[in-house]
Amino acid sequence: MINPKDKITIDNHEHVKYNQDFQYSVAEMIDRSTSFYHWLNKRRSIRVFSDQSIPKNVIENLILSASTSPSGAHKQPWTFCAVSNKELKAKIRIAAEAEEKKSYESRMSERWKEDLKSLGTDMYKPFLETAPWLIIAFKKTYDLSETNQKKNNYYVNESIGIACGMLITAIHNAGLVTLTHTPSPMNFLADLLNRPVNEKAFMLFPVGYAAAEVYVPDIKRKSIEEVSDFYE
Ligand code: IYR
Repeated sequence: MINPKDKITIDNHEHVKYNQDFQYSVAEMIDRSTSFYHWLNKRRSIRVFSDQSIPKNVIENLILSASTSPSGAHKQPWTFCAVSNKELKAKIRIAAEAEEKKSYESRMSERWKEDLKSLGTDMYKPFLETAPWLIIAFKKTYDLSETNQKKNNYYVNESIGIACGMLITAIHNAGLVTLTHTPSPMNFLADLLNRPVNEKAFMLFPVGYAAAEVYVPDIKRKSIEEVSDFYE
């Protein structure tokens, strides 16, 4: 319950008092940030999934977590579509592989394909059927008013990009794995899922457990010196 004294009005809009009830001592902060980094650093993009089912309620929590993301003018310009239906997943796989075939055979440059070789990715996407869930993030470049007027949203790519990052972190936190899959162009997803005209597919995430035996490329992450510059 919010105490009425903890509310103020600014420009006719109500604001409630913010209570940061999760501050830590410096020692705890160091400890928490270190262990969070080590835990997050265990995340890997996984391309081979187990078909073990995951409760719908977990997927709802993952989407709610992603949807806590900040967004331009708090427009929350996204819809996360979650697919477990087998026939629909099969249709998505067929359409994605058709686009990927064209990409790998003619749209992608030789340098790009060379860059991907070490990651072991190709035009075949069996995970689109094996993973128990596919979450597809759709961005809303504009909202539609009741009278069907376009109302442009703000910083849409930034907003949904952050939300997708938070989704990936939530998936990792649940002990599950994912992959940022970007079949291009992605228009077939809006068609197959019957999305409204103002929604464009942004990224697709297969979600589930990793298959019992999976190998991932032996990549190294850049060091703090390589990814940062400090100005003290
Ligand atoms: N869009 C394809 C190809 C691909 C592109 C990049 I950049 C990758 O890092 C990995 C794959 C796909 O989603 O598989």
